Amino acid sequence: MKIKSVEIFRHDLPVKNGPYTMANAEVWALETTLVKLVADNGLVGWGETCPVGPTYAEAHAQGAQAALTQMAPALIGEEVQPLLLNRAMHAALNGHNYAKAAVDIAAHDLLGKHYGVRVADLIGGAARDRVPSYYATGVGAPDEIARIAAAKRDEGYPRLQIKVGGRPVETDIETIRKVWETVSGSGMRLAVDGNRGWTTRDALRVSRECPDIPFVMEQPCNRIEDLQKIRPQVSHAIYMDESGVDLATIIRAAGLGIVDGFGMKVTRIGGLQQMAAFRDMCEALNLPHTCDDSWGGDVIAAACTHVAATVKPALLEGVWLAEPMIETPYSETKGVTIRRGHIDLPTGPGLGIDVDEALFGAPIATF
Ligand code: 0XW
Ligand code: MG
Repeated sequence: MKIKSVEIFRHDLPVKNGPYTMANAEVWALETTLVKLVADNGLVGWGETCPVGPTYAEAHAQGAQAALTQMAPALIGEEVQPLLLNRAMHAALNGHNYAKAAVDIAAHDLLGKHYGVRVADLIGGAARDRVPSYYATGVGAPDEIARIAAAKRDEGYPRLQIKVGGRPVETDIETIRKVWETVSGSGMRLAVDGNRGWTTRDALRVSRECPDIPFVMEQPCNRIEDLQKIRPQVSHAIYMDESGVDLATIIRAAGLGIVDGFGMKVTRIGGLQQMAAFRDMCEALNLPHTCDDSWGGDVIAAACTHVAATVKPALLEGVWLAEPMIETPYSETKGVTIRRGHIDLPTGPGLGIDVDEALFGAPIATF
């Protein structure tokens, strides 16, 4: 099965009840980029990539579209084999993993449809058919975040991620404490995500002033060197998110022993092929991690859920989906939704979702 054509679409995803606020970003609407691969046997595969604005990571929507336009001609006539396609993309363009991921996801969707199996079964096999999600608050007032924590606990979420940073650290500490007072004893696990926004001074202070609260500290500061610096001084586990830009960096961080786990994004690492390698590395080192993305619609949601289903259950921290903050699914039928804090693995072949491409209008480029 070879690639016959590549189409690139853009689509707006307004943030429901926006904005969504993080230490380094405030977003009201996201521009997502979709890739449609058509094979020579007529099968179609869908991929997607959706940076959460231009300041969260070294990624932005126009960057994805430019990178895909650059690489697409090199894909025509290639075998639909993710590993080989990844090599062809690296040969056509240096870097830009988050754009390559959209092609990689579409290739997995196509292959699954071709063989009549779910993507999860292509990348190792589903350990379960329902995976835990986690809820991520925005940066907000302590009482409001504690109110959200109570609501999400009652809804059945097993884990909460509290966003902090970009304001006085005293307010972050007050927020963490109020949330803990609310959920303590419920079994809900906590992550405190600085999204690169704290200084090492702030991170050290938070850990020192909250020794009794069992949260993991997710990407508190900007650089790997910052994490390395605070690592011996904090009593909380440190997870790397934004700094884990590729497999080589992740292997280095794990080898240096500066992280206890990862917040991991399917598109940041370059797609499902790379994500499966990351999963195996984490299992070998007994490191917990999430399987999610920075934003995106049903295609991203399905990709995250498929890989999450293959993760050793004890190591899966959860799957975050933008779905609760998105108005419209990509079809009337098979969307990916969170119910009682968990997500059902789509059942059909490939990603197992329907995509109504009329929603996206005409492609911005066709090859
Ligand atoms: C909670 N997320 C998965 C969604 C937002 O894009 C940020 C991200 C994170 O963990 O940094
Ligand atoms: Mg994070």
